[in-house]
Amino acid sequence: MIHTACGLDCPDACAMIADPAYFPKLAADTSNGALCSLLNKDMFQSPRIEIPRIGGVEVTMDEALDAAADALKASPSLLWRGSGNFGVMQEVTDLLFEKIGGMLTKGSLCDGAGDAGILKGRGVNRTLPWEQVAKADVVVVWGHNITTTNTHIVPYLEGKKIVVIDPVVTAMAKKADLHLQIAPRSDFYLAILLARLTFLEGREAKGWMDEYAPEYENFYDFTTDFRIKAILSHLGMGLDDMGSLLTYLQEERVVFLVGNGVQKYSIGHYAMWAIDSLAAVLGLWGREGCGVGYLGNSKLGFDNPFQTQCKRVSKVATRFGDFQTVLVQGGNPAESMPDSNRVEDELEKVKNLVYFGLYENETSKRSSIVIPAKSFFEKDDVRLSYGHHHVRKMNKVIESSIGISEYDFCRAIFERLGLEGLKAEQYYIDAWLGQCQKHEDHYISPEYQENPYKEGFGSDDDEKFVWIDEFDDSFENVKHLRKFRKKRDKTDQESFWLLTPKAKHALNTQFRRGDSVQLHPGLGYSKDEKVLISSEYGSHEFIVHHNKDIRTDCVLIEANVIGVNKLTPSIESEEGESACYQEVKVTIERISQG
Ligand SMILES: Nc1nc2c(c(=O)[nH]1)N[C@H]1C(S)=C(S)[C@@H](COP(=O)(O)OP(=O)(O)OC[C@H]3O[C@@H](n4cnc5c(=O)[nH]c(N)nc54)[C@H](O)[C@@H]3O)O[C@H]1N2
Ligand SMILES: Nc1nc2c(c(=O)[nH]1)N[C@H]1C(S)=C(S)[C@@H](COP(=O)(O)OP(=O)(O)OC[C@H]3O[C@@H](n4cnc5c(=O)[nH]c(N)nc54)[C@H](O)[C@@H]3O)O[C@H]1N2
Ligand code: SF4
Ligand SMILES: [Mo]
Repeated sequence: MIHTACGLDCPDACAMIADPAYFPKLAADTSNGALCSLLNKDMFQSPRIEIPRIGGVEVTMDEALDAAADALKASPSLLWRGSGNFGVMQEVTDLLFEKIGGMLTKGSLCDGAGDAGILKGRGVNRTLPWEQVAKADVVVVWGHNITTTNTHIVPYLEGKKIVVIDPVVTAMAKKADLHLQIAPRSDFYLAILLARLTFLEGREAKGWMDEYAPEYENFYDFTTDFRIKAILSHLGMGLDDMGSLLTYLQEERVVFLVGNGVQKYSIGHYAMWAIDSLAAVLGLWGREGCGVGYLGNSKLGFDNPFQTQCKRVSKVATRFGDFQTVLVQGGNPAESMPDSNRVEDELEKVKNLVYFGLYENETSKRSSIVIPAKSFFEKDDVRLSYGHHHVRKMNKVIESSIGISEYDFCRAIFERLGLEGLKAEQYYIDAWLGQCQKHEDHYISPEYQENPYKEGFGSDDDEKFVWIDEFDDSFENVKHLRKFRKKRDKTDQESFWLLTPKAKHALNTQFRRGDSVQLHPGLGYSKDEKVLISSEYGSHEFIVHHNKDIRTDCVLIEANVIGVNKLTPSIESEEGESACYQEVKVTIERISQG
């Protein structure tokens, strides 16, 4: 029996056991529920790239590595790494790019804006342990679709009062005690309003704030800059809705589980910072059964052996065309990055586009050199999590003739280019594990605190909470939508917010792909009819699926749907250099049949 962990980009980071004789039969290695069908089914149903290619012609691995080494002699070169596998050894290729003077990316397609908001208030992004969620009386699930994206946390919510804040009636919203189906991009206003009303009712956690967040009077003044009536009408809610929500927030132990949904906008950091500030007014920090969970920083507290001094370019709006050689590792930028039309044009300009991954996708098809990778069952690695503090050694379960590991790829290129300084694979694995606290069958991250922020904020826990005190946006006049609004005003078309959350049977663009747009049946489009969805960035055809759980001012296209990112903007969030997939309005047009 071999112990390992799931390497898919998922906060659960499940531990599992495999018997090589029965592979791919797998068993969960914790008492925390079963492994999901993404791993058990969808992953193994996805055909792998088995044979390397140069210019579309199948070659041996040695020939492909020779070609990749040659390509990496050209300057400038860029490593664009996605998050197809969450093992830490993915980053060993940074050492190669440092040696050849290549560049890396900075910023995030994922959680960067929310992370930036957390750093503003708390100074450091610590993960809320699941044990604290288990002790809560009330759990507020805020822009986080946990029954799809974080399934192993769901059992911890058993028996608790649940509040959901989401523009969609999610599966969790259907079970919740209260669901606020708020307008997209309005979480900042909701959090500010709730904080203000808490002050007005005299329910603020004064004792805690005096000690850990003393500037709260300035924050109270800040909340009064926003008009209650205007906010309520923007949220599409009444004071009674706020009243019901506040009764839950005023219970003894309250946890917020915040997801990516609140921050896929230029102002994403403000939304997260405002939510953290609301938690501070309620005194939810450092107390048993309280806190704010978000996608944590899995590497916090580690000395990273793959740290380099490489120059970096934007991951969200990468100008691939500026590079002679681009190595795409573990990602599918042609589909996962925003503004696919721009990305495709840019990828077209790259002389040597090298794809290093498991599956055929829109990026592999465009690449002149294709190198199959090994899956996480076929190599050794270490798995950290952005959802909890367990660290797992990922042990190779099976030998495979397909592909090459990231470490072996690096070593092969080092050799071919006569480079020195790459240490043994085990050295790096030990460097990560050696920094963890060792328990009987697992490791715990050095960052682990049972009750984060109990002693204070900042990286040394000796600072005060910093209240949000600025906001330079307004819902009447969203900066990035002005151009669109002008154009739409001319054509008089109705416009909708784009929601683009994760799909159940795909991990971003891996595994099952989709072709549908989900619309409220009240909008009048027929099931299965083809529509053209357009934004100022592009258009694409989708098949209509009815979903009465969506607001009528939104369309929903999941992240695994082909063409969704033709619609999204390659702008960066104001803080965090993060993608803003939902900072966009779209129109719907019928496609006439015949
Ligand atoms: N519209 C829309 N777009 C989104 C999102 C959204 O919600 N909506 N979400 C964004 C988010 S949160 C994220 S994290 C990004 C993810 O975007 P990407 O990081 O580009 O991830 P994927 O599209 O899943 O592509 C992962 C690829 O990694 C390869 N791979 C898997 N395992 C390995 C391995 O062990 N080694 C190597 N070398 N390759 C491997 C596979 O071939 C797979 O095709 O997408 C973003 N894009
Ligand atoms: N099955 C599956 N699991 C996954 C992934 C996957 O692709 N498939 N991807 C993994 C990755 S890379 C990540 S980053 C995580 C992300 O996991 P989540 O944080 O759950 O992210 P999303 O699915 O993008 O969206 C979460 C919710 O936000 C809501 N939402 C949208 N806009 C708003 C808004 O303006 N305000 C509020 N309050 N809510 C809003 C959406 O309706 C949705 O219910 O999931 C991981 N887990
Ligand atoms: S829940 Fe997440 S970590 Fe667990 S098996 Fe599924 S994809 Fe892997
Ligand atoms: Mo992500």
